Amino acid sequence: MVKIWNDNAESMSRGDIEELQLKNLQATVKNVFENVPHYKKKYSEIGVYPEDIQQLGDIEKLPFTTKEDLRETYPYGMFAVSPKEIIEVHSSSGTTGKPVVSGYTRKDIDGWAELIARGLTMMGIDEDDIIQNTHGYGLFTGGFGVHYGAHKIGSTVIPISTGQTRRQIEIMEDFKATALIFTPSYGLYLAEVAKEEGVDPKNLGLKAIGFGAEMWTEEMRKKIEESFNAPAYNIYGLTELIGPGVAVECKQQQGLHISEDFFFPEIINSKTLETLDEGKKGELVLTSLKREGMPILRFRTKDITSLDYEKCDCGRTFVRMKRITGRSDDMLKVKGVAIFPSQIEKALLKVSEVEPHYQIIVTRPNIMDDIEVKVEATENLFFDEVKEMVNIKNKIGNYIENEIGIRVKVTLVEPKSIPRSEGKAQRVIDNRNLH
Ligand code: DLL
Repeated sequence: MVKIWNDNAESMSRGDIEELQLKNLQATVKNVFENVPHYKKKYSEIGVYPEDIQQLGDIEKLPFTTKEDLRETYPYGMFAVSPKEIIEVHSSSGTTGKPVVSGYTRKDIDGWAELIARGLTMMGIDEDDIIQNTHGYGLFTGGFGVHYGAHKIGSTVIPISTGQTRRQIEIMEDFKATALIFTPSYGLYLAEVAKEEGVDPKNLGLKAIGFGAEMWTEEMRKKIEESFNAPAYNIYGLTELIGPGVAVECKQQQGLHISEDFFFPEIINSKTLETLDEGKKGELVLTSLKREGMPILRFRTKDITSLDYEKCDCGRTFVRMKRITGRSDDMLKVKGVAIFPSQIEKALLKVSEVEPHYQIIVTRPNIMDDIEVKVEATENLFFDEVKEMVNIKNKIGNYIENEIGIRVKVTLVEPKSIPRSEGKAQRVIDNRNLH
């Protein structure tokens, strides 16, 4: 018997799902129209009103919401409740340069726990398990999201957070963790360090692994599963919508079930913005249907995937999305941190000794991501002393770290050596082969 956390919700008929979605969509549109001036303005400008939503398809009358809307209203302008009702806030990557804030009421936190509880149950994790949660606890949603869900199902959670990799292995062994949560790149690193420490991760006795927050390939999953001798399940989510738990993979490993009572998914062509049919690959657009603190309508995730409404063998009726295979913008996730080239550019523009000609090169030499920023030195600097060059490189490194939150390798290159382009400059060279 497949255990389903919330059978009433997760096995609803398509008709019931759609009925519930329409009811919650109408309530959400009314709510934002009345309580979020930014939405009211956007909707009034194009003449759309809550009463225009009579059927689910009417959602297409609503304009999209983008990260720009969130930036414009930073920090609290998208909240639909008074600050008093917000009990927690999170931010996309915990860095200074990316001001996207998400606010949660108590009901939102309960809902988030419910989403993760469903997900952990999909992976076969229950109250008998000990979950080692390596996601960062902080502004990043990964740590706390998983934590709340682990509590909800009554499992034991080890809130170890990211880092202290050698200690992670020791704790895993000593505390007898049976489930592990990580980003795929950190998971592979953990396995490598375990081997260095003389511990074969195959013998850790893990039952299941949950992983997400960045792109990965089936080869990577295979490697993770082989390394730890445990099945690994995909967890998807994003700060703007709630965090991890928007969609999670069940034991079938054939895509992630989107909790459709919480979210309404659409796939669009990111150029024409047309809605695409089932099975077509495009950009995922998500609408929150239950969010109180920060309801989001038609949010362009920029993540590329497709939807499958075929009934899953696990018995759940919620639609499945395929693994994310790309982005429609230039956002990069490096070591789990979301980075935009514009943040690097902003940092470089503060340094007078370099030209704003740069390239960001991302590689995965072994298993961890490496990021290198190549930037052109000015003619003067290039013929200057080595010591001066080292100082400038450090200065650039500091500015970039301040902007994106992680340290990158900085390489100064000769003036005019970075290829010029007449169209869109190729700023990012991603050699990780993640597609
Ligand atoms: O990464 C939430 C999360 C935490 C998901 C822990 C899973 C586990 P953000 O930092 O806001 O939130 O980044 C969201 O990360 O738009 C995708 O581009 C990417 N992403 C998240 N999960 C996956 C996944 C968290 N399973 C952005 N596969 C999203 C591929 C993912 N990409």
